[in-house]
Amino acid sequence: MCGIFAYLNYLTPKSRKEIIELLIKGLERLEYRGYDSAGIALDTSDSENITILKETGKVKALQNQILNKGYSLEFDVIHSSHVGIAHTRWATHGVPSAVNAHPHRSDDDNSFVLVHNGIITNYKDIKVFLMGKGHVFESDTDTEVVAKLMAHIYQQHPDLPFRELVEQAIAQLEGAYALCVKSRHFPGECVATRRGSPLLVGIKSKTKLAADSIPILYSKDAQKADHRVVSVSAGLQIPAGDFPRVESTSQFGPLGEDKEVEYFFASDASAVIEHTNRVLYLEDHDVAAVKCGILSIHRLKRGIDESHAREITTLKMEIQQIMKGNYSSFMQKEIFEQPESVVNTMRGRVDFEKGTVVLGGLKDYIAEIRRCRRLLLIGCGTSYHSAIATRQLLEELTELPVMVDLASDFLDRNTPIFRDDVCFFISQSGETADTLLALRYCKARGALIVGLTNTVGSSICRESHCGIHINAGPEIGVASTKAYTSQFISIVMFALMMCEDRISIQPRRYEIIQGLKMLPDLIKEVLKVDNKVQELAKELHQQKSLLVMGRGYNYATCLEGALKIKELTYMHSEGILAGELKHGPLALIDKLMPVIMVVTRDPVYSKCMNALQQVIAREGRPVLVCEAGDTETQAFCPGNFLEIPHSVDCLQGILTVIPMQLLSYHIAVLRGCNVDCPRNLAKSVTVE
Ligand code: G6Q
Ligand code: GLU
Repeated sequence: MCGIFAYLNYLTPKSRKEIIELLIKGLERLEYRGYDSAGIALDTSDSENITILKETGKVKALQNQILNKGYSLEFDVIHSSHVGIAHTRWATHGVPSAVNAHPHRSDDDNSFVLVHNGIITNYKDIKVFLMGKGHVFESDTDTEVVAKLMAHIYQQHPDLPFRELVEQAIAQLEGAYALCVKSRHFPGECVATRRGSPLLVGIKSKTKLAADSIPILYSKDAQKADHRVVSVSAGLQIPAGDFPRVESTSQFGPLGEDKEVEYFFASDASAVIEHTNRVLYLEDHDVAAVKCGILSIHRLKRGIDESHAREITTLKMEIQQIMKGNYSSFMQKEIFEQPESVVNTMRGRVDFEKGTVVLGGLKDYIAEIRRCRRLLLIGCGTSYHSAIATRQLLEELTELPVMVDLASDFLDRNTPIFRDDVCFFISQSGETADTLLALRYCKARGALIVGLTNTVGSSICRESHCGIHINAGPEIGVASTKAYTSQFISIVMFALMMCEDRISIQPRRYEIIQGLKMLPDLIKEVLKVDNKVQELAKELHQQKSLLVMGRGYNYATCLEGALKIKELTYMHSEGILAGELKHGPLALIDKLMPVIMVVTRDPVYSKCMNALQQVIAREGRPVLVCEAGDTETQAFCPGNFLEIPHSVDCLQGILTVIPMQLLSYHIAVLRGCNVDCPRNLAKSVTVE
């Protein structure tokens, strides 16, 4: 959660208006990560101080505030070199309000001003310490302690360079953070760092860059540097001379005389892509500092990542990919993108002619995976549902025990994990804190870690031994849609790869591979049901509750459909395993209770029909999601059904979930809900 954006122009003159517009645009791109409040900090027009502008609510509200201030912000003043930082918040500590909005500051003079993504778990200790030293807090956030801690260190050690001062401060922090800091004591400089929350640097320069990578500088005592210098309880006195010193200085920047350069710091690439496609992903514990237009990266700790440089990569993402196009919301666009996104997931991996499946990121590990004790699939929300959807097929094709777990529950149980376990971590964002913590838990116990994410360079990608990029393209709507179908297909491809040399299973493999080939066309077919779904939404949108029932391969569709309804429409909804009906939920059924039943021609068809008849016998009037032309089933609910085309049983869930995605979308629109940004939720949940 939270979007961080910072912009540094060095010897590239920009008006205050241009800088403000750039910061606001960056925040708009990141708004899906949180939208409780927004804020920016920039130099005053005389560059002597820092101006902070904050507003509760969405970026638009901040933009309006800025427009109202108009003249007083001196839009035309030119800054030849300048640092602006910006933030869009998803509150974890302190209610959404202007005072809790970021940027946070160290004091009335705005000596240190920063934006933060994450949670500082020891903020209370630090706060008590700093209050004892006379610091007065204005917000309820955990973040504010970081700014005040920096001021405290500065007061004691005014000669300390900016980067080292930030390093001293973060050495005291526990928890997760990405931080961008500016200071009136260090004009034109910016220091950014991360641990547990994503952060990247975009670089824009007219001239060729001096290198394609930036060397990392380690402190002499890098091994020890993870330990706090002096604990808070011991008084947080940071003695001079006890600072980690750098071994050398690095020079990174444009070549030649012309030193003009612009840097962007952002939580993800969507905010920088319209300015530059040259980016560098920071790793946990990296401290990136820009001074006089020169970027250096420094590490306090030698960790899992032993590389000695950070590569500058070229983004392939197109700006159009992150724009809404002709759709009314990103979610609607993403639902309708599924015929293409599923192709992108399979592209270069499935050879439909030869009947082969090769996942490049897994092929060297397949032999080891085949020898494992069991497979564990772990995720949250929609990502967890993709595991439920594919579990049965995985069990069938791998003949291995498959455990499926919600990351939070998995951690709560201290689940036993063994060296010969293979653990899959499924996450669209690749940054979900619960999933990441479960990953680290399993990694520490020696299991093989397989990441399955949609976000290249995300924490889960980097910390996995191997993995699959689902390649669904950026998903901006908070409600996950195309990522779900692509996660589903990725796990199916893995299952197919696991059984490629098992003769007895070849006919089944062939059937599934042909099923995959047909999927894009079948999804296009399903999408044609949109108008009918809209009509159904009109009937349902004023209801209080909606039950979604099914079993077997379609159980996941019920869970996922109910989750979509809940999060988008704020209506109560429950996904019910039809086999459980008589053990309780049947009591809910009467002629008024809205029910959707998913019934397809798979091995549990007759059991589903039993459930259908039980519901009808209690005067229920269910709406069916069933196969096109299945008149026998449709006869039970005349005129009350949505048709989807037939596919292989184990892929049918990809088709049955789409009417549920559309239904939640239409009900949300009819109820006047914000489809892309449901209340209380955020796209990337980087807190436990
Ligand atoms: C559902 C949401 C949500 C999401 C989880 C896990 O519509 O998007 O349930 O799936 O928060 O997120 P990641 O897949 O990014 O780990
Ligand atoms: N903990 C900070 C706050 O509540 C940052 C939140 C976040 O990253 O979501 O303001």
